[in-house]
Amino acid sequence: MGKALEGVKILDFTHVQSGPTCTQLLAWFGADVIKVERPGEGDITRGQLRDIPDVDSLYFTMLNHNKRSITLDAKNAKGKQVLEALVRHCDVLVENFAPGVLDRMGFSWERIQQLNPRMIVASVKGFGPGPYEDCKVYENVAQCAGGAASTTGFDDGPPLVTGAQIGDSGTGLHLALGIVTALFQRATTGTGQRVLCAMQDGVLNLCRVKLRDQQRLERNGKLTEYPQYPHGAFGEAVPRAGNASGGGQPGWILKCKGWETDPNAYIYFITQAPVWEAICKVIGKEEWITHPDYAKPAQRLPRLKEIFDAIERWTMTKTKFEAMDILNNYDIPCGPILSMKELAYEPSLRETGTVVEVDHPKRGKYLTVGNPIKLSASPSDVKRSPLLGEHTDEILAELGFGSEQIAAMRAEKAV
Ligand code: CAO
Repeated sequence: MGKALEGVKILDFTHVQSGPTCTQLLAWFGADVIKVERPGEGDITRGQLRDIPDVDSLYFTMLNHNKRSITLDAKNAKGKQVLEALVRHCDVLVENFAPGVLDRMGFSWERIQQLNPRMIVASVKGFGPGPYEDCKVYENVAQCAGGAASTTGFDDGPPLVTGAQIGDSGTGLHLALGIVTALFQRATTGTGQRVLCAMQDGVLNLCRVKLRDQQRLERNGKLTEYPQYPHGAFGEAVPRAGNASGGGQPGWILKCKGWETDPNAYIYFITQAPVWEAICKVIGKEEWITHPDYAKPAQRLPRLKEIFDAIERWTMTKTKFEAMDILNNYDIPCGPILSMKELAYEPSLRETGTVVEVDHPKRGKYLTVGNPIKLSASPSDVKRSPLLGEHTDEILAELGFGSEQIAAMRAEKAV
C-alpha cells in the first residue's frame, strides 16, 4: 500500500512555523509538497537561530521535512508565470502570509479559481474577520489573544505563555484537518473551497475547558477544584490555576528526590477518586480512607493543599522514576516532568519514530520530532528538509518549462 496522501500535490507557500507544520504533516502522509521560496533568501527561518554558520537552522530543518523546494520571485512576471503553472498543477495552496499579501501578488481567490476551480486554498491568519483581522501575528500574540496566557501561571504572578507552540503548530494541525476534509468533500463536489484557520480561534479551541470554567464561575461564583478555593478570592474571569488539573480529578506538580539541584525532579500527581484508597496506603495516611473529611472527592476539595502537601512529603523521598514505578503498580495516574534532554535520549521514543535522527548534507546528523500521528498501513519516513531551491529545475521541468525558458528565468533572477 502506498502513502495515504500519495498523488496529492501541495503548493506550499508557507513560512515561519504555523503553515510549515501543516504542510510537513501532509508531506509525511505522502503528499508532494512543493515549497515556494524567494530566490536567494528563502523562508526567513533558514537563517534564524542558527547554531552552525551558513547552514539551514534547526528551526527550518525541523519544520520542513519531506518537502521539495523551488525558488521563484512572485513579483516578477516570469516568476508569476511559474506560480500560475503551479496553481494549475496542484490540488491545494497553503499560505500563512500577512493579510492581503496573496491579493497584492495578484493571486486572489477569484483569480485562483479561474486558474484551477478544483484548488483548495488554505490559510493561517492571526485573527478571523473582526477588529484585528489585518494584524500580523506570531505565536505568543495568539497565546495571549486566544485565552491561554490569561489562564496560565500562578494567581499571584503575571499571565504566562507556554512552551508548547499552540498558536503556530496547534493552528497548523487544525489547518491540516481542514485541508484533508476539503479534499474529501472535493471528491464528490469536484470543486475547491477556502479553508481558514485563525490562530486566535485555534488557541481558544485548545482552551475550551477554560471557557467551560468561565461559565461555571459566572453561575456559581467559585471553582471548587481551583487552588483559590476555599481561602482565596474569585473575580469575574477564570483565574490562573497554577498546576491544577483542568479536569474533574485534582492534580498538582510535586517535588521529588533531588529537586534542590535538578529543576525537573518533579512529578505530576493525580488524586483520581477510584484509587484514593491506594493513594492513602502508599503515602501512609490510611486514616484518610474512611475519615469523613477525606473519604469522598467533594470532602477533599477544600483540603487539596493539605492533601498534596502530604503526598509531596512522600514523593520527596523518591526520584520521579521511583515514584512513577510505585504509583503505577496501583494505577495511580502520574507523570514525571521530563526534560528535553531526557526526551531526546528516551529509547522508546526512538523506537516508535517519534524522535528521529536525520542526516543533512550540510549540518550532519540532528534530532527531530517525527510524525506523531501513526497510520498502521502508511508509516511516515522522515526525509531531510530541502536546500533552498534544490528542486527548482526538476519542478520547472515537470511543469513543462524547457531549458531555454529556465535559463531566461535564471538570468532575470525570476527563479
Ligand atoms: N516572491 C516575492 N515576494 C514574496 C515571496 C516570493 N516568493 N514570498 C513572500 N513575498 C513577499 C510578500 O509578497 C510580502 O510582500 P508585500 O508586503 O510587499 O505584499 C512580503 O514577502 C512579506 O510577507 P509577510 O508580510 O507575510 O511577512 P512578514 O515577515 O512581514 O510577516 C508574519 C510574518 C508571520 C507576521 C505574517 O506573515 C503573518 O502575520 N502571517 C499570518 C499569521 C501567521 O501565520 N503567523 C505565524 C507565523 S509563525 O510564528
